[in-house]
Amino acid sequence: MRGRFITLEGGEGAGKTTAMRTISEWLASRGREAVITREPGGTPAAERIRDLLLNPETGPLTPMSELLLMFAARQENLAGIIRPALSAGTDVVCDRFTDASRAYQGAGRQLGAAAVETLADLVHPDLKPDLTLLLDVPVALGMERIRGRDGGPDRMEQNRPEFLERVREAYLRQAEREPERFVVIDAARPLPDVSAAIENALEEKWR
Ligand code: Z5A
Repeated sequence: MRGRFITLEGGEGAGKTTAMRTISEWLASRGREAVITREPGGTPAAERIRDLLLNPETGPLTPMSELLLMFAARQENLAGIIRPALSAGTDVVCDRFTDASRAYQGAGRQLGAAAVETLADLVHPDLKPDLTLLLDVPVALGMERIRGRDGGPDRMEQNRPEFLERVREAYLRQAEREPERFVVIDAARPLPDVSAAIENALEEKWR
């Protein structure tokens, strides 16, 4: 039987770092083996694409190049990590996946849904997450949380609030379209409450 495919999504400063730990610990406490990965990234080649995408030295990219690079990294992650693990019956927890392309490139960069869905159909026509946890946080609060982080903003974090509002709205609309796959978590609450909500969502899905 294939493993469970769990993805985590949300805007900047939503608390994905703690959430990834909460999910891993919950799976481990149920004796399930899990592989952790992230997007863009995961394999050595995909991590190099990540660096290209996030390093401010890259400078501006056309939105379409950005989208294609996200999917190039995704293809590597799928081939190198996600598909082999799921086939072996191992769970996969992925920090962002195609919903991020829908939100950031489709809505944020205003490329539209068609381009993203075309690439999704090409790269993973047969696969979608079993559960997507969307950590939802107001843009201003998320930005406040990541302000002053070491190293300054990466290339994607240099986006303006209007862009981030479009990203947030797109995530919420996607969650409305697929209520059986998404659970929206109010990530404006204190971290222990967010972790408890994540554990509840996992219990509900696989009680
Ligand atoms: N991207 C894309 O455009 N298209 C795609 O297809 C994909 C990705 C896959 C890299 O993602 C970037 O790529 C991302 C989307 C884009 N763009 N940006 N920006 P990433 O996931 O690696 O980077 P990120 O979203 O910037 O992660 P982040 O800023 O690290 O967010 P986070 O993981 O949610 O933040 P955190 O480190 O967990 O928390 C930030 C701080 O807030 C930290 O000090 C926490 O202690 C604090 N925090 C978090 N939650 C709370 C609560 N509840 N209370 C109080 N304090 C909190």
